[in-house]
Amino acid sequence: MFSSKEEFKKTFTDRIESKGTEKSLELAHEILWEMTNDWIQESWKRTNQLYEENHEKQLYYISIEFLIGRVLGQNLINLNFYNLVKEGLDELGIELSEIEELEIEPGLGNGGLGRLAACFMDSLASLELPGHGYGLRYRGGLFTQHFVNGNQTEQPTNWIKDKNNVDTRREDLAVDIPYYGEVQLVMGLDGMRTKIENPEWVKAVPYDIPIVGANGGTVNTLRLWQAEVSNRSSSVGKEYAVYERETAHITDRLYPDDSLETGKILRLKQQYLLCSASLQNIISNHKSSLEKLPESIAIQINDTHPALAVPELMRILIDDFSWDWERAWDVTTRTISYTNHTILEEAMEKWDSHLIQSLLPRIFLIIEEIDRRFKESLQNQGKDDETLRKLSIIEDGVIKMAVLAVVGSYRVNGVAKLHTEILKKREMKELNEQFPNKFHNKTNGITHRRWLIKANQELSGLVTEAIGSQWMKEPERLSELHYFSQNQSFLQNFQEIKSLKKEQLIHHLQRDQNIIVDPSSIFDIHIKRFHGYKRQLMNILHIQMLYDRIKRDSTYRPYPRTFFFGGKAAPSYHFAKQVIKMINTVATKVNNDPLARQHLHIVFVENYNVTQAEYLIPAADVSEQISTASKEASGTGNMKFMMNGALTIGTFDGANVEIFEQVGQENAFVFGMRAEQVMDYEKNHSYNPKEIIESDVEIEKLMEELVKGDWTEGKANADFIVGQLLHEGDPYFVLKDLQSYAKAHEKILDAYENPIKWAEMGVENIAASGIFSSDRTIQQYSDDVWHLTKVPSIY
Ligand code: GFP
Repeated sequence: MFSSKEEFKKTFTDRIESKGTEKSLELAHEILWEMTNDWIQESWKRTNQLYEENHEKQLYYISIEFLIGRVLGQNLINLNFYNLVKEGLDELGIELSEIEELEIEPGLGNGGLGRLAACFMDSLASLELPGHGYGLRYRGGLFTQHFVNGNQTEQPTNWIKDKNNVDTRREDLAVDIPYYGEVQLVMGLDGMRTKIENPEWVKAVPYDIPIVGANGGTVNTLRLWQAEVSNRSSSVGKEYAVYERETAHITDRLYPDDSLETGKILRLKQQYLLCSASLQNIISNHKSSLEKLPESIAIQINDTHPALAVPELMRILIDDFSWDWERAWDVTTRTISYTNHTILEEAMEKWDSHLIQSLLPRIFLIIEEIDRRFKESLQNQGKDDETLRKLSIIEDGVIKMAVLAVVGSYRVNGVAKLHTEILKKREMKELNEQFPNKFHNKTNGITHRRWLIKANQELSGLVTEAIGSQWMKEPERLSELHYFSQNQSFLQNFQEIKSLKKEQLIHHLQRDQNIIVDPSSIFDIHIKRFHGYKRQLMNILHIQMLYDRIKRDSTYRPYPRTFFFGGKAAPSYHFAKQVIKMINTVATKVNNDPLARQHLHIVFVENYNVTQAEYLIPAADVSEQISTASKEASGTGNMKFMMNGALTIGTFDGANVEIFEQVGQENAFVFGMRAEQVMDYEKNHSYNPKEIIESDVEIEKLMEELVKGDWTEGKANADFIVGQLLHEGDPYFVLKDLQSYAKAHEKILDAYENPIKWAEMGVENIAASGIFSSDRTIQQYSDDVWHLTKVPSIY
């Protein structure tokens, strides 16, 4: 882009001058964006040319979420220009961080699922592998969260601007998607073919985002589809204005409320648009060698949302290319693979057959035929009725998307060892027995380029000073830091950086939410999507216990702690919203109590997103990873905290298990039930929270206070929380694990008394974190599933 700081400054100021408008931060942002983009465009073109010339196998990763976060700063980091630009701008009196603050991050994801997809995109490009993403361009993204009287409110996130957008419209690649209509058999030149009569057409227009890999050599593509009215729908069977409105709705929001049928239809429309547009686009590039599809491309479906890719690929091969069923099935099931991210019943997508039948009639027929043939083969193998039922794709008028995804894929993976074992031995036992070599594990990862090199440039610099810069390319080399965990000056520097990152977070919160935090307190951070199993409720109940103890016991004056919460609740998820309300209520009470406030402070960070995470994670002392064992498939926040030297308080769940394995339990605070215990209780229905309450005075008191409404605002909130814990049987074992959690917190306080030892443990965590880089995960997917070949960039 520019060979020196002076050259950068000159180009930058020339461009500013040439605009002839008033100088402002916005203008500086615009110019920097354009300059970076010019460079990326060249690299992007070159990468695509290389892919075409080399005919290398391409991977397409289809996902309903891509939580990419802000782009400008990360691109500068990956291009290796960040420091040069920062210094150059400094000399011109402009703060790069202030320019970065102007960028609204696109809220195209909800949690771990979407962030994982974004980390994978970064790793693919950085490893110079030909891998691209397909997603949806939600106009309002995931909602922006505010609190009003402690309750969550939701507004659309308006991330799309008039100019300098992160993506580029590709009108030339638009495709039409048919909904509804009737399936007709028509005579074609090559025999009978299927055609949809009178469908409602919607145009899917792609917008491309360049994904810049490390050193800027490889630039892959993230292609997002937007729904628009189609020219082919001149005579829709409804008022045109209604059609226009309904069409715009399709890519309006991520996860529309699906409690009503209209919401279900909307979600299905989204899923089909994503699958059909992506597959039409992929196939148009590989038309000439469809027989070789499994050798020339791999398609990964991220969770079941894109599972319609299976029948859609079948439809294209059969209807558009006149293939017979067997040939189409053979190619489809050697091209598609599937990642499962959860065993929660509620998250295993199921659609009523009649919905798919009416919205996607041809797709429904194909799913029916896949199911019929599969059942037939199972019957021929002599399977009993119970196994047949479990393995059926369509059961009692419901289509089970996870079964469809497994049957239609050549490989299926879980996202951490424990999760994969649970899948194989319990949740998908019969499927695993039916397809013995299909299931495998790929433990998740995070890109160290965003979560360490970008988010914590100071720590990244310290690491490089100690062990050289090779770890950036080979993150497992972070293990060399192990030797520095005994080096006093290194530990001191680490502590100073932690304090600095705390100050930066404090400054950010002061500016955003007008909150003042004590920098010398322990920063204990619980950030993730709100869900029962993630147990934000257990955290807040524990804080209430601490408060009670401080008030009751004049000798109990613990070291000051700030408990941070951050996360959004799905708009229709009542439980999660009640917990949010409760945390805000408890926060008001604790924070306004002059005695308690000296020891406890609760901060609920509004509108948690990637940008907030980049402030929070580097500043953390303690990482809360406290899900009910067996429920969190992996977790990736746990890895980000560890890489920034925070210590984990966590259960034996998901990737926590592997984190403890790597760093040693002596460098973490492990507590709570094991997955087998939880699953045994569930199986035998033998957990009774009343027994806990009756046998534990402290918990009994807590419950009494809850019943009285001491900790909640309004009876409804109190009744709801008590109802969950008592009458609903405490489904996430909050009371069961509460005392063990409290003890682990006591151990944290003990350990924090020795700051050098604490720093040592932090450094051991960083040293053990390299294996959790998504570069490792992607390399494993590539070796075992996709079989991609590196395409070295010219640079
Ligand atoms: C889901 C699972 C997590 C897992 C991610 C990525 O994330 O355990 O780490 O997918 O595989 F629950 P959330 O969307 O729930 O954060």
